[in-house]
Amino acid sequence: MWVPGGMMEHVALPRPPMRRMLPLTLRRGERRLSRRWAGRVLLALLAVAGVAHAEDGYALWLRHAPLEASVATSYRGQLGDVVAPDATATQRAAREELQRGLSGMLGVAPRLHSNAFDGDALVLGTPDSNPVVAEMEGALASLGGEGYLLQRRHVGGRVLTVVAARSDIGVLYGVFHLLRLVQTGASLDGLDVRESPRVQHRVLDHWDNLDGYVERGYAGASLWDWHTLPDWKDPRYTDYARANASLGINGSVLNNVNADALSLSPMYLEKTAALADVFRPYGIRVYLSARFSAPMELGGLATADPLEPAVRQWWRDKADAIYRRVPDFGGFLVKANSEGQPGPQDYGRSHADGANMLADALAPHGGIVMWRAFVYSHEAPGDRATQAYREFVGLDGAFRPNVLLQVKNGPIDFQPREPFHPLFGAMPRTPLMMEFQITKEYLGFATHLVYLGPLYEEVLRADTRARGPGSTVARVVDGTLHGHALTGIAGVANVGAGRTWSGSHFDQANWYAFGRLAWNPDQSAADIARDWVAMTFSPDPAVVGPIVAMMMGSRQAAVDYMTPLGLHHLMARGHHYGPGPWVDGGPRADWTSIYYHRADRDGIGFDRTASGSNAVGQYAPAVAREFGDLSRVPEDLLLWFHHVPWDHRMRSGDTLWNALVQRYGRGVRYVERMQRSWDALEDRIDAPRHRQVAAFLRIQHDEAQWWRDASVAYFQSMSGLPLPAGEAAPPHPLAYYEGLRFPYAPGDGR
Ligand code: GCW
Repeated sequence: MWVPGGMMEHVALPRPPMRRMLPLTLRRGERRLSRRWAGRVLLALLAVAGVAHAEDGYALWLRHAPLEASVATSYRGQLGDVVAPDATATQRAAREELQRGLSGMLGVAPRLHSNAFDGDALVLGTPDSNPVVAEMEGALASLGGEGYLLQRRHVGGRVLTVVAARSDIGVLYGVFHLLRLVQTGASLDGLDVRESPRVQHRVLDHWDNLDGYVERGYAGASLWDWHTLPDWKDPRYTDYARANASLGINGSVLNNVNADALSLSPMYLEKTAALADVFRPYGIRVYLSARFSAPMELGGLATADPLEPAVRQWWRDKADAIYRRVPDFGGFLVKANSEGQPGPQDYGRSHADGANMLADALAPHGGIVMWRAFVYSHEAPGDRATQAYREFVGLDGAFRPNVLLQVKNGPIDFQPREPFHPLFGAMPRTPLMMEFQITKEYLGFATHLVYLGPLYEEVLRADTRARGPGSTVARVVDGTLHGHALTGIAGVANVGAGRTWSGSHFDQANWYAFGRLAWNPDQSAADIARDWVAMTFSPDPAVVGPIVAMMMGSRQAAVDYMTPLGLHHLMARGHHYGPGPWVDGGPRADWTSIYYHRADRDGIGFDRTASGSNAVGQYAPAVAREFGDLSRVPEDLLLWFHHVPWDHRMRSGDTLWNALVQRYGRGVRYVERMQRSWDALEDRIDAPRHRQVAAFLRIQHDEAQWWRDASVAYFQSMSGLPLPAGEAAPPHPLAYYEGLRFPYAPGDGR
């Protein structure tokens, strides 16, 4: 599905923003309204000017650029004055968002009333804070604590647009939804929206170190300035909270899972408490990654054995101390016995012993433990893809009720494409939490335009078949498949202190898509992209259409030019920047590429069928049969599950070797098409953002070509086969690609 650039040529250019803000022709009621609003025009113009000139990406999707004059006038007429309470911090946040958003988009600041107002109005509130909403209490009953209702109501001759919820935070979420409708040009006629989140804990995991370095972060240094906290609360922390709240993200794990025990020290807890204070009005709880050996490092104990009474007491005391400072602290995220991190197995105890000890310490305060299933060991023989399942599946039912097991989307490690993790559906008595990566460690860092919505969607819609057809990963995660009330979803954050937040304009879309899917895992990645483009760039269909088309195929393109047909883990060693299919040797086999592709003169791919590692056997029988059968396995996962000869016939009739080389080329060509599409948008996108995206697309193109050339050169050295017709030989010999070095590539673990 590609919208060629040529289709856009005949669409008129939008008028400059200042002209667009002035109403042209007004109907009667609108004229009256417009007089009422007019007094505030100047103020709003100034506010808007502040937003409009700074097209540096800082405003994210909350850009609220001026709408076409006629559209703005119509919305002003429909919304009227605003009646919104202002007694709590969250209520004030909702008012501020409305004021900021509507002034920006409609050209005038709305008139705000705390209560009682007679005309048509936009009414915000809970049953406690507004009498109109009090009368709707029945309709709110099933919304839950964070849900909301947006409704047009005719009450005693007045037309009311109501944002109603049972809690202030629900109202704030509703305000963001309403602003999104205005921003994307949706009609408010007959407005009737009911929303509540399908997943309880919607969390960003920051892999931020205390020294400001972000592991696998490509957006500059950490947002958290630990040195100036707690005294200086950078306004940026509030903007971060606003952005998250606009998506319904309600949790933030502040520090890296490769954790420093210092995060739990009194000094750092004060800093954490300061961030929690900033985030609280926006419904965001803070969490910390807990280093399992902290009782030794901070407490001077001789052990961190989870069954040792002194250790258990240390954690109880620590939890009490945290909750004294942060009464709504969310809990701990733990990476244990994985990649060198300490854990319960150091003492011969199980993951459940470790998780339960922390869960017991947090339980009196209502906190949770998010225990990661990303564990593997090169000492354990066998296929790394099978290890997490083997370690955890036997622990099903052994965890305390306030423990979530946090499972990466696939069994290896956030690769461009993986099958869904076999633990999903396999632990019915344990709530499993999804862990996606938003930062693009393996998908081109921040420079490649790769929209992750389709990746998330593919995983969430995958059918585990655990309880028959329809047992999707989404239903495991939202708790409906196995009846869990405790549910969660995490995304490894891609934000940093860089001005664009995410390292590029388009990487903001991945933060956005994660948040929207966390709220409702059944949403469509394409719909989400449409909203994001309209909010971030322009609601003009001539902008939305081509950009969404670019985005929607971009993830498949990255798969094609990096790791097509089920290949995986072929990146360069350490920093993971660029191709390294030749990576061999080093401390551990499962950190090499040859371990995964297994290419030789005869063929390529990892045999994970019953005749190989039998990873397929970890899936439900129906899925195992599909993945294990060469004639049924999706070709996109072919080499993940099968080792096949180079002349294996693909469903197209072509050989695997030819198909592999063609996939690489297809990926590069997709980037070229994105470049053309983007070039054609030059007149419709502000120059600063257009320039940067164009430059990044050039980088992406060069790197896609590099991935293709290096990979083709390497695999040809294995297959010894000629390239298919029309495919150019790599411009350099294999040794050239193998010799490239990138000592300061960003984001490497430290
Ligand atoms: O893929 C690996 C990353 C590490 C990361 C680890 C994990 C935080 O390369 O940088 O460590 O995954 O998820 O724990």
